[in-house]
Amino acid sequence: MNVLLMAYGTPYAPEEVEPYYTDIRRGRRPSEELLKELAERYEAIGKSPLNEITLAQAVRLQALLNLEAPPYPKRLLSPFPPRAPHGPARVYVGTKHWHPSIGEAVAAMHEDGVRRAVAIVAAPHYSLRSVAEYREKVDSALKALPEPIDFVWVESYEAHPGLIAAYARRLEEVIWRLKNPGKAAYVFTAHSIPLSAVEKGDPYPRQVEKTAELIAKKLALPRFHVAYQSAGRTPEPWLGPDINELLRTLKEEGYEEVAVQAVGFPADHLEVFYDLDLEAQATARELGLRLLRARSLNADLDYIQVLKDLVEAAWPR
Ligand code: FEC
Repeated sequence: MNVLLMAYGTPYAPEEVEPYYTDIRRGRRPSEELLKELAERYEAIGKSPLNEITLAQAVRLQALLNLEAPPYPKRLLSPFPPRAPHGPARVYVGTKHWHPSIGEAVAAMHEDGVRRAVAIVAAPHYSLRSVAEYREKVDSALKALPEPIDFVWVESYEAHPGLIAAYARRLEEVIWRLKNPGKAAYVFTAHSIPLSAVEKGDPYPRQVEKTAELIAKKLALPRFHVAYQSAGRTPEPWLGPDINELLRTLKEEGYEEVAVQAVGFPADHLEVFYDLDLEAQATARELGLRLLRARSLNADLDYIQVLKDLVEAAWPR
């Protein structure tokens, strides 16, 4: 079994911010002002852990997939765990905007003799501005190969029961810390996308709503809101409400505590540590709101089990 696990990617060092940003902008160099602003955001959080988390997800997914695959016996014959990373399942990492790039990953898979694989993006929701673009990158990498790799795609998994349970478990930890859970606001966030994509029928907002609704139902929340975060620095209109704007509305409506959960990304990174933990937290403080954020899924085993389920269900038999 072969898997291409994809995520956004982040620069490893400050000098890589410029080429990374240029890649996000499809080859257009950002202005000095935009570049400075992004460099300052990385500086403010110290470092984005996204590459390390993505690698940890891949290593653990590979280990889990190999645990039950032949030639390992179902019953352990020695006190040692199976040598999982060397089993028949192989998980490759490709990042959308940095290294290893999706093109580099696809080329490595081909070189290793892979001709069939499952392709999955770590973000749970499909968007024309996310999964569709990952797909374009895979397709363009395939064009450079002498023989094709047959990819089976997992395009979204917004309602997977394991995903909902994993998110609910972490939100529950926040609920324990609320002074008055019955009167708190519950806000689920995802990365914003340009409104032009929504107008083209992008299923993204519907899928984000679905995830939020299922978590709220599982925890019997009295109410919930969906907000978008991290809108790009471009002149076009982006999908809202923006989290900071929603916090102001919640204050006006009399809320005192807000539980926030980022459901659009499984991992911690710039958009979680800066946009939620620094920026939204500052907005909440200024408004006199108590804001608590649920921890991310990262490479925790309950989340990796979800990836394993998805990959196994997609693998052609
Ligand atoms: O930790 C890190 O360094 C990386 C954090 C990061 C993640 C992420 C996820 C998503 N994005 C999505 C859509 C867009 C669109 C544009 C855009 C621009 C940026 C910029 C940075 C950035 N994104 Fe991102 N995104 C992350 C980081 N994103 C940095 C450039 C500066 C800025 O505008 O803030 C606009 C691109 C354009 O100009 O054409 C659109 C979506 C996701 C969630 C799905 C996924 O993870 O792939 C959707 C993580």
